[in-house]
This record gives sequence, structure tokens and C-alpha cells, in this order.
Amino acid sequence: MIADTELILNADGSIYHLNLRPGDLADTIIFVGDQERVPLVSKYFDTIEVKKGKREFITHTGMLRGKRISVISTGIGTDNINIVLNEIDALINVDFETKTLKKEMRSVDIIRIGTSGPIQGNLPVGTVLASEFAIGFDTLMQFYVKSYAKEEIELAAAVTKHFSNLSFHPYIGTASPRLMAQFSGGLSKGITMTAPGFYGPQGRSVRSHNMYPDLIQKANSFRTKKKQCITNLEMETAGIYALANMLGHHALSINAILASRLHEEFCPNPSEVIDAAIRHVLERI
Ligand code: R1P
Repeated sequence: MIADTELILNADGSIYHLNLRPGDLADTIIFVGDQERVPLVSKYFDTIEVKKGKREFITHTGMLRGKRISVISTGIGTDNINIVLNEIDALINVDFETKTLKKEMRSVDIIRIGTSGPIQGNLPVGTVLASEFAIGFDTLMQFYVKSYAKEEIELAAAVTKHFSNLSFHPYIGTASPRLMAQFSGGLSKGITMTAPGFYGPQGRSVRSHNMYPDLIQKANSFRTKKKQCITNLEMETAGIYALANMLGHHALSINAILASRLHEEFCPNPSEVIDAAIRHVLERI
């Protein structure tokens, strides 16, 4: 039996942060960062049966063309992703009555529709990009025992070598090949860098002295063995991929490229690009 302090439930039997009961969640789940993006997705559902939430974690569950879908806002960062992935897995795979694992583990499909910035000058704002791999520059996965594929281990080693003076160990997450095949048609594809903060961890300095001031230049010049580059930067994808793979779920991250620090340029129509990314995903579900 799982202790009450390990798997915390609210008085109504819902899980602690997401505030959801097991039946509230569909097997196809869209992640958005901003809670205000949740209705921008669910407005396309034919019906909405669940609208629940707590803090930044807002969930709408409904039906689209006969398929049950949930959309959840995760807030910002892999620390939040840690909460969301673990609580989703518990909702799917733990019997909340007996607080024991179910006999058969089930998996869900997770598709992040997020925003991002380019690392390469030839990736224009307005692009929608599917992440094939993500490089986690956070320490989340150092708290878990997980086996990594050979390709992931080699990529992590190449990244560590290239960013020679890091005091932490970047990790790699890989997209679900099935979801990549289902959703990435017509999109750019790339390798996404996931940062654990918006300012210093992305090499931004307003008034700070940064430990890695050349982080973006280093990211820009990195190449894999196959000469692939790091395409874009955001704050969740590596954590989503690594935790989903560890727990046996399937994940894909779709990035709307909205602002370029390389060209000091903002996308003139960000809402339209995000809406296009949302419709691209929903049309393929
Ligand atoms: C930072 O402003 C946030 O925007 C990006 C980053 O990943 C981070 O969460 O994505 P979302 O717009 O999906 O939240």
C-alpha cells in the first residue's frame, strides 16, 4: 500500500495538485504552459465534461470527433512537469480506493503545445517545430534512476563535452516515434534545449553576473555526430520526454517559435501561430 504522505489526496478523493479524480482525465492529454491557453484548446472540443483546477494546473476534459481529450496547463518549468507527470501517472495507474498499483500499467499520450525561441538564425519566428530530442539543462532527472538509450547517452556526452565547464549533467529525452509520425507532418523538426529558468539559465542578464554568459552561443555552435544542431529553447520538453519515457507514457512537444533573441525580433502574430499549432494537433488526433 502506498502511504498517504507519498500519494496525497484531497478530501474529495482528488489528487493533491491537479485536483483531479481518476475518471476526470482522458488517455490523450494536451499540455500547455499558460492556463489561459486551456480554453483556447478546449473551445474546439465538441463537448466539455470536466473543468477543474488548482494553482496553475487547470484541466478541461471533453470530446472531439468521438475521442476523449484532456488539456492541462502545467505552468512553467520542469519542476512543475515533475508534479504533473507523476500525478497523471498516479491517476492512471494507482487504485485510489486501495492505494495500490493496478495490475496492468496503462499509458497515455501527451502532446505539449508550447512556445519557444530559436537557437539558430535560420529558424524564423512563426515556425511550428516538433522536438525530436530534448536536452535537459536542469537537474530533474538526477533524482531518478532511469535507463537511457545508446543514442541518448551519446548525445548527452557530446553536449557535456561541448559545454565544457558545466557543473551539472545535462540529460536527453526522446519524442515518442508513434506521436512524431502522427503529428509532425508538415512541421519543422529539431533538437530542443530545456532550461530550468528564464534569465540566467537561458544566458539572459538584466543585472545579474551569469556563470554561463555564453550559453546561447555555445548552444548555437553545438553539432551532433550527424551534424544536427540545437534548434530551439524552452523550459519543459526534456522533463516531459524523460519522465514520460521512464513511466512508460508517450510524449511529443510542439513548439511555436515566437521570439528570436538572435535577431531581436518578436513574432507579429503570436496568437495566430499558437492557434495554428493547436489546430494542427487537434486535426491529427
Ligand atoms: C516562459 O515564458 C514559458 O514559455 C514557454 C517556456 O517553455 C516557459 O514555460 O512555454 P509556454 O508558453 O508553453 O509556457
